Amino acid sequence: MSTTRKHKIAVIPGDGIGKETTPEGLRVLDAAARRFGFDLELKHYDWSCETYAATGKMMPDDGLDQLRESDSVFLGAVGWPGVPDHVSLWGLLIPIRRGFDQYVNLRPCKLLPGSKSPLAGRGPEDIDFYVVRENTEGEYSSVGGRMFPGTDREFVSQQSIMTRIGCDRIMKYAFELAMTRKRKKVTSATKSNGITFTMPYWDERFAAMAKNYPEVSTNEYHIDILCAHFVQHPDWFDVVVGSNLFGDILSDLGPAVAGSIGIAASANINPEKTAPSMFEPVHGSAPDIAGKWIANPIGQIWSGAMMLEHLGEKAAADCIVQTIERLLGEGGPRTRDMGGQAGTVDVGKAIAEAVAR
Ligand code: GGG
Repeated sequence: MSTTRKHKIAVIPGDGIGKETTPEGLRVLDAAARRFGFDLELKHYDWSCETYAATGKMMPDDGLDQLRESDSVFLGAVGWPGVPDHVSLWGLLIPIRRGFDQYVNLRPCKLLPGSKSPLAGRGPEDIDFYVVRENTEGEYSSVGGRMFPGTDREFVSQQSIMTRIGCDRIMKYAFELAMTRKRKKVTSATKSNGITFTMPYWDERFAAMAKNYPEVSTNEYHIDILCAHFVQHPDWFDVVVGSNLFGDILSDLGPAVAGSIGIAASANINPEKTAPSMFEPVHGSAPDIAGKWIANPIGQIWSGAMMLEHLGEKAAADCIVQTIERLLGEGGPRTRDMGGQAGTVDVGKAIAEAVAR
């Protein structure tokens, strides 16, 4: 009887550069599986904006049932010109996040060696924080509508929804994460001066949760000045908790300050493991560079490492992240966004070969 650990992975490359970065993520995962002695059973799904053009749906009606058979979902990017962005997002990514109660969107932000960060070489050098984004409610809401379309009485409205359960569970996750870290600090992103119901409620729940964690220091900023501090003082942050929209914005801004959005990884986590979690780079489908094979695969590869950690393969996950850091530090191949000339496949192959050693 075989005792090899096996993980079933649903792979959705999606659109644009997702089709180019996902194979590189898989290349590195395969190298890690061989080295660390586990099996990955892959099931490929071609759900994308092309599927929408052909069928009127981003994924089949039983899409979630199909994905539920896997332990994790490994996704590339979603969105392509010709399909409105809200249609592609709400047709694929958001139903998976919500259907599988992946209420944590965990997005690490780290200054990688040799990075072209505007801050590199002139400090602060210790950018190393997490954005913990609420992933199932908030500003990403389907409550609203359009009335009197095409008339001069036309109006649209959209409600932001915050629930006690939703706020408390994301804040608890952020505080628990901070407890595992040296600095033990949580920063809350708010805007309670301008948004007068949901954001004061967010602040209230943050203060209530903080009382359970006396060892964790806390502070909060309105999102506008928080964005400025991300640019000027990224070393101030350890764990930053934000609503769905604020967390999304901050987790693009953070990696941009650390050098490139192309390196940014993310995990959509169902912490209770009642359904699969999903791992995807922060970047989108980037139609402007799709087909040129110059996209940075590091965000995808790093997302693969987060997936392995979630699946209990911590040694393999650490190896991948350390290999990325080592290769960049040694001047290994890098894509244009990081100041190099290498292609997507060159970078993927270099990391996979180093992981395999
Ligand atoms: N890598 C996934 C992707 O395509 N993201 C694009 C995007 O716009 N995501 C919005 C979101 O994360 O809410």
